[in-house]
Amino acid sequence: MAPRRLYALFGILATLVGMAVGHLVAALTSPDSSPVLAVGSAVIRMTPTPVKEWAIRTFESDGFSILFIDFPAQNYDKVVLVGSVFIGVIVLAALAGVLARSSFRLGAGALVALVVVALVLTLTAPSPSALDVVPAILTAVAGVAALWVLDRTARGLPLDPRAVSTAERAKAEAREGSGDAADDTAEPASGPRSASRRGVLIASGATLAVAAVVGGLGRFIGNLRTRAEDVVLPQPASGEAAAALPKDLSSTYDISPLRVPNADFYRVDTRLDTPVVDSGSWTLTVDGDVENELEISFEELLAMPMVERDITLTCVSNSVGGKYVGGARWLGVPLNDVLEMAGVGTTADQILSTDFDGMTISTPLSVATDGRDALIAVGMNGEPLPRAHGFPVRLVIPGLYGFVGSTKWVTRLTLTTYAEQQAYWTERDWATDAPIKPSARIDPPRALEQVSAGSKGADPGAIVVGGVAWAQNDGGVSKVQVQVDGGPWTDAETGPDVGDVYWRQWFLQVDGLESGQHQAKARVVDGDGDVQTDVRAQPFPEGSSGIHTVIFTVG
Ligand SMILES: Nc1nc2c(c(=O)[nH]1)N[C@H]1C(S)=C(S)[C@@H](COP(=O)(O)O)O[C@H]1N2
Ligand SMILES: [Mo]
Repeated sequence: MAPRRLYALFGILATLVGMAVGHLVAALTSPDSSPVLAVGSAVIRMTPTPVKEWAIRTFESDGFSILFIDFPAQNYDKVVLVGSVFIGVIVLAALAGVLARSSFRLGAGALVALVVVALVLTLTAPSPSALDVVPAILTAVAGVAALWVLDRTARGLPLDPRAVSTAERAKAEAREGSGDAADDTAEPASGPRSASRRGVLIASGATLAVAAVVGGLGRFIGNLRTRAEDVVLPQPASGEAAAALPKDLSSTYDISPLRVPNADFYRVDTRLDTPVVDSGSWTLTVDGDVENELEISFEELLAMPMVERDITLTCVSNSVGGKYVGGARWLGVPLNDVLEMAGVGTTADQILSTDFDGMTISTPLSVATDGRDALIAVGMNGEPLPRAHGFPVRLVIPGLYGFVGSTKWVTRLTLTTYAEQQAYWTERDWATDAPIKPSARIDPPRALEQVSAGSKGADPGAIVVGGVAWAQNDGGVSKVQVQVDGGPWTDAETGPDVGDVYWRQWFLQVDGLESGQHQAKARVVDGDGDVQTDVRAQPFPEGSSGIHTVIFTVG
């Protein structure tokens, strides 16, 4: 009998084949119904807020892929999550394999049970579809089939059922005394016998190859499907185009670009896939406390007068000095225009927006309609929204953290009350009215970086301390001040002013630093002349605060 170790491997191989098949089928139907992703998504929904928040904060980074799944930049938290689910599944798969050693049915049953758990978790999604069941079923079928092949090979049993009857016939003939019954055709199927090592090796290798090819195909198709759709955006209405962007200091200094390119823009959401929402079938429903319920198609939306605005998005999960903030140029229809078409009633105090998959975000009605440039956006930096950033349509609400306003893949705006309906993060105890707090971030020098005098853009004998700062709700950035090694707060040079709701670049030449360790701090002074607070707060429940401090070495 084959050793346990071998059967554990069989369980893993069979599960890899199953997952690959599930991933391929999901790529063709709905990407997030791929069983591992579906389990991961369920874990996201069920994870308590503090843990989730910690994970988002802790695992900032630059883009990854695990097996067949690509993760965009800065979603290392998701990579860690999917990786953990994956490892858990592999361990259970190995156990199922070991069970199959004593009884194939038991092992296969364990594999099916694993898939059933994944399926049940898939169906806890806010709007599960019947189609989500298909990848799971095929995962189970493929996994059990692979396990069967491996098990049969290890037991030296034939894979072709007809071969069994041939073998039996051969045996029967042999009993009848026909000396040459065990001819070449019957030989490989001559009943249970010790398995050939070579057969097991070939079957295992073939199973792994099938998993790799099918998984690779799933990944390829998934990536094809998440390619951008060809959409031609309208021009902004006359007088509504944003001015040409002023000179960007990032060409001279090593600081964030004034406008973050789409490919580099931070991404934060609860999804593990990149949603594929088709612009042709997309509609926006406006309902609830309104005089006229609306349903607007993408074409109709594009025909409405568009405005172009420079707005800096910020995530509530951004820690002091973090990456989850970025400035971009947005093209869209003023939210107010659409609300006016619908005629908002008198009882609503909340806009509950829903994405294509039933995820909800709530925005205080009074804030969204107080004259700020809240947008139903279709364009980002001169292009249609990338799928990761909400294609075909998202909300962008200046001054509010993304989780209370910048709904991606939005399909419904419901005018309702906080008492009546709660959104995803509200149910998880985050703040409901969450204005972005003013903050300054130091880009160079990076934490623990060794800088030499004469770094990018530095005057002779100096180093550059620089970065970005924002104060979207407080009249924009009027000044940024820098403190080195506990000395006096010194005004930095500020870059171009792109508006109150946009971030601002800044830098300071610092000379005379001796070699060794130093510390830099930066703080923003807003348009009202107020200095940002130095009181430290964690992102939960309404955004981080405190002064960004960087330790670096001059060498
Ligand atoms: N549908 C949907 N929209 C969403 C989210 C989400 O999880 N689902 N995340 C929000 C959060 S927390 C932020 S900070 C912004 C981020 O937008 P970005 O990924 O384009 O930077 O999107 C918001 N919109
Ligand atoms: Mo966010």
